[in-house]
Amino acid sequence: MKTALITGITGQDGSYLTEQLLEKGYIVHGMIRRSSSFNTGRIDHLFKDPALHDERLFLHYGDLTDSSNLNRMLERVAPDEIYNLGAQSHVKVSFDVPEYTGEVDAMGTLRFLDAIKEAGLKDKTRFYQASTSELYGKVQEIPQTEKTPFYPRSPYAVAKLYGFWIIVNYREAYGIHASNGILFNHESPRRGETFVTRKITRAAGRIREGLEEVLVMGNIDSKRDWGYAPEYTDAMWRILQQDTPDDYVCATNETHTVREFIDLTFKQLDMELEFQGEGVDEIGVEKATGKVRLRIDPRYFRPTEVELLIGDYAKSKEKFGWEPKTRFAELVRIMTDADWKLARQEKLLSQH
Ligand code: NAP
Ligand code: G4F
Repeated sequence: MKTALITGITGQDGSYLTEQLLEKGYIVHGMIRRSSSFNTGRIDHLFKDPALHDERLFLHYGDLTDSSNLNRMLERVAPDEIYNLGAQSHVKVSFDVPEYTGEVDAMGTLRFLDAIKEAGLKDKTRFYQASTSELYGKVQEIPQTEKTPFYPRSPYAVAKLYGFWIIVNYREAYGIHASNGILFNHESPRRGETFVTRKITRAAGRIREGLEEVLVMGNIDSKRDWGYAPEYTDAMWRILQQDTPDDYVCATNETHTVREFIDLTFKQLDMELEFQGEGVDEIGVEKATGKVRLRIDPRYFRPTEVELLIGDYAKSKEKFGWEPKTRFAELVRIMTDADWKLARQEKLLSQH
């Protein structure tokens, strides 16, 4: 039975990965942060299962900014695999908290790698680093591959750039089995509500149920390569099963604008929109009712934007047979259905 340690276990990816590893028979240890409100919603169904809690699933308080805690955890758990998913993961927020983002996303990765080395675990423990397509930023090549030069465009991406290279360095310098998954955007009904896809499907569901009037957005011209999160957490596991550590792109090789995502979401809820005007004056009007359902607010613009991402996953396909199954329209459908259901439940609750 293998043992895995997951940072960021309470996040979107951490929750799917935990389910998948438990399914494979792993013992899973997860790092959680102390919070004044509940932050375990995505894994409560696992944690509340008596067959798992403190049997095969263990949670430990910790933080990627706290080395002594990382050292203790490594000593206690001595995992076969570490999945470092913990991060200040919001690009826009990273412009507001750049130093903290560097502490967690860059230095946190270094702290962990160094703790493995110092604990004498370098020949036992394999390390997965949650690297990102944000590294490509102002893209130098289309589509982006493992060989495309990086050009990060936010404090988040610059911090993750450090994380990427410190993985490569510890691999080369000390022979640690450490790999980067360069994952393009991946979404699901568990996506945080301030990321664009979930913000859209959540608001659209609520508008459909009369709980909200209008969706307020930033730049809807940027393009992303969106995939389905559980397929990407499966790729993380496959990356660590390779004999030799390496860096891999996971993506769909399809790109769509934020506007397309909005358009399709509202269509799926029978609220077709007509886009009128330009720039900050652009609005989306519901054709059937003439009501304004979309507005633009520069508050959501970023000081530097990543305009276009599209990834070539050929290496992942060749090396470990990974390819995306869920495509754009299906992803929108999955998320829209889930959030419409949630909105209907909210409406029912509000009526009682
Ligand atoms: P997420 O939902 O935002 O989850 C982030 C996780 O990190 C949460 O569990 C959070 O804990 C934890 N965390 C934040 N600060 C921490 C700290 N100081 N110490 C320890 N843990 C901390 O992110 P995600 O979408 O699952 O993404 C997982 C990882 O993949 C992240 O590193 C992200 O940057 C990277 N990534 C994501 C995508 C994507 O499209 N989703 C693409 C490429 C790379 P709380 O729950 O307590 O906040
Ligand atoms: O959903 P987003 O916030 O994701 P972003 O910036 O691409 O970052 C996500 O994916 C990365 C992988 O490429 C991860 F590394 C990272 O951790 C995170 O998971 O924004 C997507 C696009 C951007 O161009 C943004 O400007 O949507 C645009 N957008 C327009 N209006 C908005 C909004 N984004 C957000 N969050 N909120 C808006 O109102």
